[in-house]
Amino acid sequence: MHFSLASTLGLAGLVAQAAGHGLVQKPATRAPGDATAAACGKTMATFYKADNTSYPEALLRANPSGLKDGYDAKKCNLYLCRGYQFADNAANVQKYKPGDVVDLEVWIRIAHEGHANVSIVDTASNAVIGAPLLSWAKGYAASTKPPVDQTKFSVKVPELGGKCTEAGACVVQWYWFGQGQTYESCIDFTVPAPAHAHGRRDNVRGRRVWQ
Ligand SMILES: [Cu+2]
Repeated sequence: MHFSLASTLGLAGLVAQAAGHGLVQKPATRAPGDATAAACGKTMATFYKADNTSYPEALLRANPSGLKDGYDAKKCNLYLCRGYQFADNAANVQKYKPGDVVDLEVWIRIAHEGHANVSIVDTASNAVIGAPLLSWAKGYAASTKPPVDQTKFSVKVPELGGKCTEAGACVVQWYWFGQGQTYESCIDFTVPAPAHAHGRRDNVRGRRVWQ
């Protein structure tokens, strides 16, 4: 079988267009497995197993009539950790303490200039805890060889006030939004429970609360 130069280039163009653009390579991040397939459906899990650098906008574009075969929007938020579930990464839970410095390595496969941040996210509420650990307001990943501090950098684990003591409750999430495409990678971690809790009066309601 012979391909013309034009059709070979056309094919290469299609492949490049379909490929996703990036992920965190270190530390270990969530990846699609059985738990992800159970929450997000087989179509979604198969899509990301084929290209773990892909992104939800491409997944939805490839499935214009909606995700089926097991997709459950209550369990699977495509924009939190790409929808990947904790149980698939339970063997890779990092143990951090406040003040620890964590080194990350990001692979930018295809450039897409945008903004990015690294934040601790409460996975139950999809809310960022505290301030981002690092952020790039603009100019992130403008080339496939971006400034090294965009792909190899460190973040410091903050005080988390008793949060993130249980595996799965929190992630360190790398988030990149470039040219209409959303990329996320999630590191599961825990911090130790505070050694002792201090009770205080809640002045509004007069009951004892713990923090
Ligand atoms: Cu692109």
